Amino acid sequence: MQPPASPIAIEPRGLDRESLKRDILEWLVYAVGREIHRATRHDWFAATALAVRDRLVDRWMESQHQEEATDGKRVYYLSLEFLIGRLMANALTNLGLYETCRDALSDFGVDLGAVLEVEPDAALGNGGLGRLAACFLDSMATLGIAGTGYGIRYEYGLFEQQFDRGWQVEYPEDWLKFGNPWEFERPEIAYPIDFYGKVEPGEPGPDGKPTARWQGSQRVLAVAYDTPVVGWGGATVNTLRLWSAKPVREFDLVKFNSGDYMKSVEDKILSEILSRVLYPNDNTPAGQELRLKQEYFFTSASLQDVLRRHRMHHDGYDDLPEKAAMQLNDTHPAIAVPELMRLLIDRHRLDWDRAWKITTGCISYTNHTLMPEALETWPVALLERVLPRHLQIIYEINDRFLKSSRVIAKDPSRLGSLSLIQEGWDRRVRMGPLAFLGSHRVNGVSALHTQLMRETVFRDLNEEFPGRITNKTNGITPRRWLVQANPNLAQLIHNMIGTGWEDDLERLSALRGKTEDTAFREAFWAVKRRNKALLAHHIAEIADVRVSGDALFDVQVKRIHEYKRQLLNILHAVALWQEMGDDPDATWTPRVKIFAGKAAPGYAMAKLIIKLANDVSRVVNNDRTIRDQLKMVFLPNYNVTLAERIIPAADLSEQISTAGMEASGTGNMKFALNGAVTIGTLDGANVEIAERVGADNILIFGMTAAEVAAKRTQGYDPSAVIAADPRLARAVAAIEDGTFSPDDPGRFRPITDALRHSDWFLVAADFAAYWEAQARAATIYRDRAGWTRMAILNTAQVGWFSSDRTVRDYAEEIWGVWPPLARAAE
Ligand code: B1H
Repeated sequence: MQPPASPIAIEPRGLDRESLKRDILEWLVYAVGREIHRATRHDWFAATALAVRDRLVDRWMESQHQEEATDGKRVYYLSLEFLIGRLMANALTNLGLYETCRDALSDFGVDLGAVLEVEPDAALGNGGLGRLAACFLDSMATLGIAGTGYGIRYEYGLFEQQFDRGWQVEYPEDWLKFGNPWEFERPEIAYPIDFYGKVEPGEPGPDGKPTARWQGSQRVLAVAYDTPVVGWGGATVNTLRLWSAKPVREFDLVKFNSGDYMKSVEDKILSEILSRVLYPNDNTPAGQELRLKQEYFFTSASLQDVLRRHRMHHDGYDDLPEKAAMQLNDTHPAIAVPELMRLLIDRHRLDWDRAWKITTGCISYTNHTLMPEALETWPVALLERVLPRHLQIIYEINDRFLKSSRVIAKDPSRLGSLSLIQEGWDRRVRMGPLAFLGSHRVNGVSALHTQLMRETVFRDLNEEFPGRITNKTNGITPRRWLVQANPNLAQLIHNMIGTGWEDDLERLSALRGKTEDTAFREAFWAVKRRNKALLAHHIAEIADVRVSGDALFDVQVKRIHEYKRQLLNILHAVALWQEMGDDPDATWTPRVKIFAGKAAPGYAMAKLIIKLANDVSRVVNNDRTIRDQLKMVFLPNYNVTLAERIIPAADLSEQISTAGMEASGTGNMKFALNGAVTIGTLDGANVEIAERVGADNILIFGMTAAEVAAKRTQGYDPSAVIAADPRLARAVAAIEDGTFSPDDPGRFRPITDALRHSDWFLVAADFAAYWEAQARAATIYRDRAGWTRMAILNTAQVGWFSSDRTVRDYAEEIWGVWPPLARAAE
């Protein structure tokens, strides 16, 4: 099928410096409305972004023509989070226009670097789960897979973190303040989304059975905003479609004319609240009604959009599974299961069995956490009120499943654990099992996590559906996390092994044989040293702490969560400071401990941990006796952009979660790729990183997942462990006696009490092993050649963790879209 010829031929935009210059200038004058000599950095950013966007659009249309011509299968990635960060450098890198753009701007006397700095982060996610979705978009476009991301266009992204005397305070993240040059509003692509109301009997269905008609009592409109997503080399441009909530009519004219002006304005405000703000929780559901409505809002809009697209080329829906793969990023879009059933049965009049076959044929689900408190459940009473028809369908799914279950037939006592309904005084729907039943594949995000899924939370379902659970170890995009974030290292790699590794990352293994090349080792060290100097400069500016680039940069950056054990790291800092104080003249390895990360605003313990880190930092940094051999800094407002600064400058990567609790981690991969050595537990993807880099090139310590489970069932007395370890005892005592909080000596009692009396995360149990691993790190670091060898072997051997590999595995084994047509033709 050829696209209809335009009446006026459109010439694609030129990719040379002069064309780019001309367009930037045109956009500056005619879109931004500014002359060169008055233009601010924001003006230059806007004009440049629009000129770059033009070049994306040319390829975007091309990708769309190709897809329409082939009518192939598409992937729809449903995610409540896309943690994208900035887009300009990414677009330029992937289009191969970075140098051209730098030169074009320099002709105007403008520094590209400075222009890049004014772009706000698109922080539409909390942490790893949201960043994974963003990496997958990059990889789908790079691999030529036709994939659409569906999510919410939050007006406010993840909050901005500042410190007030060491305490976290949150501010709104107004990322759209200066407009968003990358997106296209599509007012004509809009779907009604209903809530509340009642269910009435409908016409008999095709099978003669009664159907239902849901009459909602609140309706909002989901309006599409499209952002082009370009892959490496620019061959494929996919779409990120984010939904924004709007009133069905700007003003309800009936209410308006009947004199109820205020009510009509109120309705408008109420509907828009749905896409106002991202819930700032990581690994814990908020459980609010508004959150449920957000989940349904974007899921329903996305499914309606998929069905509409299908209808344009096909008569029925039975072949939908051959045309559409829908991946649920955690259970946040799990309402897709009953929603797709509802659309097919109530709206398109299919019978149950056909609808179920289509639903399970299309949907698959990724689980990201096993922690019981993090698994989503919704009160039956809430669902009944907000989505009454969906609750009926969930009951029906449950009934049919329980009746057909072979496991229950064998052992009726397992009915309770297999049911979608968690019984009790407050009955709840379990969203994980719902997503599981509605999917043809369910995956975990690392080998260990997937194994634990089979053995723990999904044990019964795994027995019922053997083979449905599969592993897809996470990955990261090397374009953002190496080419863009670490241009110095990327250049060095080019010098050594040429190009081609950017979209075939395992080629980095060619560096393996170069560890004995002294000049290369020195160059590798020099790159790290330069990145550290840049970060040191930033630290001085942001945190007013002076650190030396010659010290070991020991980094833990991630969300603050007890299971991630920032406390273990802080205790190490305290104990190290105490030992340095005892003997400042001994041979110490100078060290800078760098922390960053946000705490969920309602997570008191996490916020207290931040305060502790800041209080310890203040005392350590001002202690003249240890002569700057230990510095500690907590950088505020960790986000993708800050990660891009910190990770290339890290020597030591802290991945120290309680074994069995971190589903995968992806920061661990970013650090290793950038030549940091991991100090970590055998948790999540650390296990697989260790397998690839080898035991000599990683510092593994502490209990295994099995040992953790055993210790927890045996029962454990942390106070005895603390008492038996003088180093740990002294560090805890200092926190308790007000050494770091003289203004409020009891401040950290909630932390130390939990540590002494329950210590669920086994901080005390792992402390001695951690101390020993840290000592090894310090010793090895003093041998520059030895350390650099390890660092190189990390970079060289983690190519497998490219999200290109992850996405290719999903494409082959879950989505059925591999190879994509464009590749098959190659
Ligand atoms: C991960 C979450 C998460 N797991 C609930 N679960 C949320 C759960 O807003 N909520 O309600 C938000 C986030 N996030 C992370 O996913 C894991 O902890 C990491 O180990 C993993 O690497 C990442 C990507 O798979």
